[in-house]
Amino acid sequence: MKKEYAVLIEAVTKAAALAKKRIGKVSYELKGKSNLVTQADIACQKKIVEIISKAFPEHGFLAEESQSGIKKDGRYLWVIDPIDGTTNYAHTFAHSAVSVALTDGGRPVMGAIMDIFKGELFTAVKGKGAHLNGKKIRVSGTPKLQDSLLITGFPYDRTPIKKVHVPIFTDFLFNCHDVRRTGSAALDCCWIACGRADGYWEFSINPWDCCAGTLIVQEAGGKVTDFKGKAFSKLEKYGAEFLASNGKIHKEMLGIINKTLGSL
Ligand code: LIP
Repeated sequence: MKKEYAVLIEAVTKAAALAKKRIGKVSYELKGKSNLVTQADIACQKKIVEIISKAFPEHGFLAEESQSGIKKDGRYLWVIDPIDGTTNYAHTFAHSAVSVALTDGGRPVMGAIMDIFKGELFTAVKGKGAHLNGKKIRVSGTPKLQDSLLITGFPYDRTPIKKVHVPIFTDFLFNCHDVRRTGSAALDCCWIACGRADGYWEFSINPWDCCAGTLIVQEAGGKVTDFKGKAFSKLEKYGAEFLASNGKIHKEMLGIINKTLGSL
């Protein structure tokens, strides 16, 4: 899969360079009440699809910004978030990334995430480990929730926020060092993978937000499941319930989430 990997890296780095050039220069539109899209999202996605389809005309795509004329099925499917953390990007809050994964029969086999602002490139190939700018990375060794730094995010649909998300957030706050809300699910996964944080949970994200990130966490020795503790069986399942951790605090995190879910 050498050619696939080279194409993946070319697509992600070129799209990140394009997005970087446009920082602070793009306007946005609203896809939902608080869900933004910028011209840079569209341009980056076009660039990624162009590079990949030129190399692999028979491969399909699952991409955040719908695009007509692209093949949407097949054994090999590229899962693309042209800019993950679009709200951050639109406000020049420096934390957004390009995220691309290649899946084989619905399972990620390689993934790359590039931080548009910092230039950090996170990569993983199934069975070959995870890397940051070419250097091997590992999840943290934090053994207990009480000693952990956590990350979360909130979905664009704010309806369940008071009943579900805030109680879980509060419960975690009382049981760890602190909780961050960074605004990029893809980078949240990468930061778990390289040990900058220990656990990350979120409801209602999409496969393009977390597919490459899932492989990067797993290849760095971490664990990724839904809130029942189950691994994702198909691509469509990625993200509705998302928990990534260093593995050691996974069970404790499931306990906190399910305590609130069980009381609803
Ligand atoms: C966003 C995420 C963010 C999350 C949002 C959304 P987008 O992706 O990465 O962290 O909280 O629900 O999914 O829309 O910027 O690609």
